[in-house]
Amino acid sequence: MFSSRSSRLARGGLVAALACAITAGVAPTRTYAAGTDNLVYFPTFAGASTMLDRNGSADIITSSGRVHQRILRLTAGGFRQAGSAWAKPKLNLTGSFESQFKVYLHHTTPGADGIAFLVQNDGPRALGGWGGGIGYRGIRDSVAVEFDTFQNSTDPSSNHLAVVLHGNPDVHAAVGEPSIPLYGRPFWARVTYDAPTHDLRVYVQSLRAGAEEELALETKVDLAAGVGASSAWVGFTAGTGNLYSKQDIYSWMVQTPGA
Ligand SMILES: [Ca+2]
Repeated sequence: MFSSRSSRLARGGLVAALACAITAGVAPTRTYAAGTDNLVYFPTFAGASTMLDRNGSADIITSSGRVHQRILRLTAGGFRQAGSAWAKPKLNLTGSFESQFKVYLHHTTPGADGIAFLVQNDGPRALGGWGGGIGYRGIRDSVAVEFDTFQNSTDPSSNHLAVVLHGNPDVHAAVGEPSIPLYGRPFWARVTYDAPTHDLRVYVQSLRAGAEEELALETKVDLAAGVGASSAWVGFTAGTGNLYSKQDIYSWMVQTPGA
């Protein structure tokens, strides 16, 4: 009895700490000066519903617990879910850009399967397979940056990033293993793309006080060639399988250098 009560108290403390962490005003690093062009600017997802196409399990909801804000919930903690969300304006892939997003993957432990940041030319209804497909398997004209929390047979670990071409998560074009946990703790991610050199970088940063941004993956990939077009829809996918989780985006921005 006592231990169950204290573990409840401990959990309550953890939830409160996470609530503070998620709302803490940790400004993400940005490459371009303030005032450059924001293709996507969702500090929260309040008012975002008309600017975001959502498919499958993805929805904009009000988060529960101590933090009440509008978030993008890609999977809702059910079995075998797949969800996707795409910004209405297309992203020019012949130019450079960067995107920052605040992620919280949580619920039961262990959870599965992860989320992906995608550029794709299949359209605003694009949605791929559940489970290890992370909601993008089968989206052929795409380049994915996956944040994978479940080790399938072709995966290096249950805590890795990968760049994946043509919607085939069984083949990784590049892999990174961050030092921070992708599951159970919120984090910032930043994807930068330098169009002239095709340099793609993925950074992650814990929301803990004093945490520093970490370069977790760097590779060369021609995004326009990968999707077969000079512009693409940009957004997220996620999946669950026989293990499941709630997979939430709290903030999302996409910036281009501007004129
Ligand atoms: Ca996986």
